[in-house]
Amino acid sequence: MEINKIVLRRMKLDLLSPFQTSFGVQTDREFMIVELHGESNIGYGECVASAKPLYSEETVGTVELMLKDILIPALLNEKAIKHPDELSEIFKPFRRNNMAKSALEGAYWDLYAKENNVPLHVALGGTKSETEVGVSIGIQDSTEELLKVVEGFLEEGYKRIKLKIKPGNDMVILKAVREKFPDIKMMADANSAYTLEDVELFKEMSEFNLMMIEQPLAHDDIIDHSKLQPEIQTPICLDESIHSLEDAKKAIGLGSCKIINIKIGRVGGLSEAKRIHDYCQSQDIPVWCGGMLESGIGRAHNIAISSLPNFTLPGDTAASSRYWHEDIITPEVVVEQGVISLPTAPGIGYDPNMELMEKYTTSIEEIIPQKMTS
Ligand code: OSB
Ligand code: MG
Repeated sequence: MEINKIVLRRMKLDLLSPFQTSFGVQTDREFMIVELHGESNIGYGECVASAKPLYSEETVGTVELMLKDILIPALLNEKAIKHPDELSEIFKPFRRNNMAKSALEGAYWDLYAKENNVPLHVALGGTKSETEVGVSIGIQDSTEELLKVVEGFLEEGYKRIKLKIKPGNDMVILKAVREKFPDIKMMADANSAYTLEDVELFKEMSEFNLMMIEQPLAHDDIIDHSKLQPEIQTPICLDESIHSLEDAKKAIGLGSCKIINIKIGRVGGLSEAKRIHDYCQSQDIPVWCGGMLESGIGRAHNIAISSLPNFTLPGDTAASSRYWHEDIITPEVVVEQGVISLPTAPGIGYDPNMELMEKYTTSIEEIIPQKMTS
């Protein structure tokens, strides 16, 4: 595929309400959009790294550097790419920096699907026409407030409720939500805030009949999780600890989890996300698509990967209106009765709203590839 221009946009959107996790409070989202301009289409990718390295080690700044110095030159240096799966091989010698790799690879996948005139989910081998979604709810100021927020999302039809917990803000809120809503699908996400010393707490949590507990222990651990899982009834789902197919194989092999949250950015792109999906399917490990408070562009990529058959549990890709005053795509992502319909247009299937893209762009850089003359 011909690439005539690459555009890197730094962007910033204000969140409708603050999002609090065990690692901090977020009131806005800084991120990067990568545009790959081809012969007659533009491919879009979103980088999910945040302003600060709190969830992972990458930031919007490190990603910009990686893209400009390493990944874009490596891509432009490759002459005969036939399929987007090859990008992960081209990037493989460069360690980690998965969110940077994923942003460029995602834009390439979108461009590839558009130039072949198929929806991205079809290009990825997706089999669904719709995907079920839940909602991830941040830590609230009070339990009363939390109950109100949960009720609102249930009324909107979300298929499961995920509650962020942290030490000192766990059993009480889980109990309150479970008592008020005895039958809902419910889970907790600790974002790495606990240690093996908390095993009794996790044993007690089984009374709340949680679908799963997400990433209870350290962000870089699979050993302690393998010790915790046999001690507790609640299935463990790993998020932060899984960066690759190899990580997934080791975690499953050790018995560190029974479910995996796949985030495209965390694993370095759509091709690796698909490989993890395929392996988990072969091992009877269900997966679901996590979220990183994406704008509509990242959201569209999440929706596309969620169309693969082993994404059997509701994901975190909620409606645009759950996060933003206005999203940067047309149409916005809508959730009806807890379900998103897969778009039918080529590529990611949502058009960037260029007026809003410009409005929320804080800086922009264009890279024009050197044309080879020989
Ligand atoms: O742990 O899944 C997480 C948001 C930012 C960073 C990490 C996580 C999250 C979420 C929100 O849970 C998911 C979303 O609604 O996009
Ligand atoms: Mg998580």
